[in-house]
Amino acid sequence: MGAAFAHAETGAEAWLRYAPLPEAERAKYASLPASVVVLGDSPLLRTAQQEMMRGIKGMLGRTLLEAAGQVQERSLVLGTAADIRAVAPELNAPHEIRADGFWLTTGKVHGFDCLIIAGATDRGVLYGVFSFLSRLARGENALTPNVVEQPYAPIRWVNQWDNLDGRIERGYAGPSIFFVGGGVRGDLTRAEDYARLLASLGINGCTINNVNANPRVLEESFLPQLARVAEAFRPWGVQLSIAVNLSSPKVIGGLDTFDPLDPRVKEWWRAKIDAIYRLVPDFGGFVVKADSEGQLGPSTYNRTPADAANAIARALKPHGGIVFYRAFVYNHHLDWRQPKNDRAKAAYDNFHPLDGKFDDNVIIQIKNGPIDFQVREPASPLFGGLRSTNQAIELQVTQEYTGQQRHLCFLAPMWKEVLDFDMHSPEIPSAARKPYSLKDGSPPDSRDDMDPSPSASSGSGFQRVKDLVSGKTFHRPLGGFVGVANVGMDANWLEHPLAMANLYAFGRLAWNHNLTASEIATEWTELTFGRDPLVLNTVTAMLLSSWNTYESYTGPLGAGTLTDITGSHYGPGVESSERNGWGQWHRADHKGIGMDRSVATGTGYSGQYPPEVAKVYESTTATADELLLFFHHVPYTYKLHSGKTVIQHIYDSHYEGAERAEQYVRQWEALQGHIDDERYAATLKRLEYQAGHAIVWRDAVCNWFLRTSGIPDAKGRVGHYPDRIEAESMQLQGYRPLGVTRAETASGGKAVECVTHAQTCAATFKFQGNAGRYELAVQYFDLNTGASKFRVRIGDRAIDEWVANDHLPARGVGGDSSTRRLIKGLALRPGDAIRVEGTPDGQDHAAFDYVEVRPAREP
Ligand code: GCW
Repeated sequence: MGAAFAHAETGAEAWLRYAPLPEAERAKYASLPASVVVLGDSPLLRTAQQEMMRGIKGMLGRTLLEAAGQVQERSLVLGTAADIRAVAPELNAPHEIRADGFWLTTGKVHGFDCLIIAGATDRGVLYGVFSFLSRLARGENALTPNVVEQPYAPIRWVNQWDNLDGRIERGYAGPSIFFVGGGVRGDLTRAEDYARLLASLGINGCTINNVNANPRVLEESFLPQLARVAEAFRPWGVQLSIAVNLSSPKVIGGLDTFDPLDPRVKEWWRAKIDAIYRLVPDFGGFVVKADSEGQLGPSTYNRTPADAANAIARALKPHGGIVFYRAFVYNHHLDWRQPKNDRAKAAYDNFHPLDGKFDDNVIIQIKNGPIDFQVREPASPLFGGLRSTNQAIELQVTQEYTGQQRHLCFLAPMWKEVLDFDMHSPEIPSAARKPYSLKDGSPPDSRDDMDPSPSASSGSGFQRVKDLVSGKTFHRPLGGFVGVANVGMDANWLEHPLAMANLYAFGRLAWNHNLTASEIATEWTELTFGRDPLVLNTVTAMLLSSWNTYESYTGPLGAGTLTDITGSHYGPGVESSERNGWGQWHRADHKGIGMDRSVATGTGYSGQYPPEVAKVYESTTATADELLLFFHHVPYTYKLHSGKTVIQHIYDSHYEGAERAEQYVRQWEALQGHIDDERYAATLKRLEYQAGHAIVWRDAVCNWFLRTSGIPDAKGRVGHYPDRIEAESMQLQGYRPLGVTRAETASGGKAVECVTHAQTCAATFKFQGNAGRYELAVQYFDLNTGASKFRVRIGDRAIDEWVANDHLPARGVGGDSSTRRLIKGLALRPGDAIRVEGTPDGQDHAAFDYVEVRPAREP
């Protein structure tokens, strides 16, 4: 086993590793043709040919002969369907393959047996090659394929929220691969590698800058820099696009207005767009965030989003460009004291009345849920509210509210629930209807076989989100998928070695939204780690349960992610969403919790859904447990369908979630030696961190609800930690107690910190248990304002030391910074003095919270 993984892997190759196939399997491909012939000539076709050679070389160790134009022996033949028809009319290349689609088949060309990869277009040929290589890598029969594939939706784009200074908004994997110091990078190798990854999934467009757009991207001097990125993308068929700031005509254009209906403003956009297309003839178009979170927009001039979108769309139209106008328009200064106010209503309220008013090359880009990428939300009602307007779904690959690539959270199961959601009848068997169960490791998965074909769906009374956004339901010319990816310069793109499963899943669903989450998880794991059954079973089980796990310790029953919503969006911060204008309220008080969004007594949000759906959400009893608190305010003693009270569910789910996070560590440890050491170790480190942080979440949320509701945990766990020795109760030298601002984020509300002039502080306690083997957990705070050092001694013996230098989004002592160090296999005797020493660095005061001493786990 070990030999296959002799070399370490960084993860840079992602799912395109082209690792050597097992010997036995290679033999099966002995009959594979020895040459690859490309019909026609274009950069894309050349890329397709090169990629084929690269894949075959990697997996089979064979160097194919390259040829162009003529088939003179048995060959792999690459070409458009039209070219294939010309050389081999008797093959009857299917006429129905549409843009970007492809056909893999075998047949005679000029009398030679060939394996043929035909695309509707050159780009389709490239996609066909990637598909062929993926089948080969996954052990599917690649010798005699007969497949036609086409994407369900014409638009499959990613957005990057990269700033021109190189930082990425909500990016967790290093700086931008596109920008540095205010301009485009000199070396765009990573951008090109990224385009290759995107192309391998059929993603055909990439918006490279933050939707909070710097007007400078449209400056004359910037355009040639953009053209360089387009060049890096072009061989992979990825169209360049940029996010634009609607105030640009005024800010950089020298006009005194940016009113979209002012003729000078229209003319400015026209000239600007013409200039872009002169440099980038295949430019994709613009993404617009306006009247949102401080970005200016048409409301400045009492104009509508349609006025603004159309003004730009008309200038793009002659060039074939499109405008994505984001539906993420809401007031972030909402008065929280008004019980009828509701941010969830904003997208529908703003855009539904404009249905039919947008030009055909405008697409309304709608986040999957009505709030903002929370760990669970219902499908946005706006998907059902646009019939005569193009729409696209915006999904977030970067894990802003779902663990920031420090926690494992595979999002395909969540996305599937939204895509399969039916705006006519939420009673259709779908994942969302399954009872919520934490015990069941496998998340619900909707199956293809229940799906009528997309074209049938328009006439059959179905209005599933996947068909609406693909434009199928209402026969829209455009529609599709946008993923906020935010990859960075980190070698493995997204920092957590398992996080790339989300980018993969996004691309696969954009291509074929009928794939199930488990099919996608299987493909990704096989391509990323190989086909060892132990690895495959373990990784897919972890991936498929991870969203439910994350949800269970961070966002109960649809209340939203209970995180620090005014800051990092990372650690626990139950109260932070209340009493401010951001509108992510859950209304938890001493009696109950949840937003009443009913029409009868609440904000009226449920009324934005079509009647069949509204009826379900209107009723407390009909609403599924997992969305209860999104739609209803209930007392803590309210009984769920599961039979538990809300409060006991909160306690139980947090304990179960933290336990599952710990199990992930054990599951992963069983893979040692079955995958390369580098990715093994990098993943283990993240999972261990997650297990510790899940406990921080568990304790913070449970203690907050215990304090607020006054209702104890029926199982007696919350507030009782028999193995824990609080730092503030130890004998302190130099260390002094510190009251933590969000009290629930530190055990007992307190920590200790080292702010004396002494170099090192210490905290000591005497072990009081029986002699035996133990493990020790030190809960400390890892701030990014310095790299403090810790050392642990038993008596005089130093048993562990480490530096607190992780890059957490944490400047203070609390839920973002709280981190666990596990010291295993310790022999302890009663009376042993256990001593934690901390050496501060910069503003990081070597603070810690407690030590837990637990009997060692049997291996
Ligand atoms: O989720 C929020 C993020 C913002 C982001 C915004 C948006 C780019 O916290 O950082 O801004 O959504 O989607 O526009």
